[in-house]
Amino acid sequence: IMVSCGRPDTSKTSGAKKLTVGFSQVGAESVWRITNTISIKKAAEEAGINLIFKDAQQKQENQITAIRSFIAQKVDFIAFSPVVDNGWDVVLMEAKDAGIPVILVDRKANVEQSLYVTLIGSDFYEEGVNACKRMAKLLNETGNIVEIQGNTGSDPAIKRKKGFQDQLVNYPNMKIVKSETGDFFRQRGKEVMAYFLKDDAKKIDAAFIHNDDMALGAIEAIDEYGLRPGKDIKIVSVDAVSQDIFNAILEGKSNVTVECSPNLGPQLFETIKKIASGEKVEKWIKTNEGIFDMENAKEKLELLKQQ
Ligand code: GYE
Repeated sequence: IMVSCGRPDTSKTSGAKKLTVGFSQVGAESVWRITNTISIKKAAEEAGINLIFKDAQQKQENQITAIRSFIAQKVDFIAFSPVVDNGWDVVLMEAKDAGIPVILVDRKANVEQSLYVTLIGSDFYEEGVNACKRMAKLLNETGNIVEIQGNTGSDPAIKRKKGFQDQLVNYPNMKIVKSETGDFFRQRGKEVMAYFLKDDAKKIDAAFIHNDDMALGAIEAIDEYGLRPGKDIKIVSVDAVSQDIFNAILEGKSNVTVECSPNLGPQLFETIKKIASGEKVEKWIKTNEGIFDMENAKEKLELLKQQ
């Protein structure tokens, strides 16, 4: 991959020209996303990067427009979190033709490897696998599960679902009885859960929910329906970012959250600087993460409060 783009190498001279990075964010659907945006903006400032930040408000067409505007502005790097995984070939080819390296942040795009330098983010498949293993413990390996998915066609929704499903073969008495998207929004999570309950509440033993925001919405729906979230209906979700989910776990209203770190800013700009100075980087820079339940939620909550 050509990463120097024929621009003068200013990385070694002091008073070097600031690198300009165009970043297209998905939107502001969740606490995860908002935390991720803060991380990127703060890290850009600390790294002395000139950041052009665009919020796509959940629309792929807005991301494509943003990427085209970055190309027109001749930025040094383009970074983005693809809202869905398909449909990026043309615009990323345009970036490649312009000699601008592209970095995928958080979510992968379904494109040829030559169209991006690296992906910085989590292993969503593994998160789905871990969620299923924890669910099996909570349910003594028996029960009906409803699933609330992230936005349709997104990398985390596809892989969290697949990881969970693949793991289910080990538990023949556990099954997913319903699955709907809640788009990663809290309110949508609440609506989907209310609808599941109205349809057949007696059938639901547990919920696998693709992020904590939707889980918090679902908890409200279960409360309002008159069942006990975390007890009558066990809950496993993903993210482990907001204090609210840890409070819910400590109150016994939710059971497990599988961590997915949104703090990708520092890694993003470190990686950009490496690439700018001609260093090779890995194709996937993976994030490390844990799993939280009643046993260790308190510790993590204290850490979050200090931040
Ligand atoms: O889990 C969800 C967010 O892509 C990992 O997007 C991210 C997901 C995260 O809105 O809360």
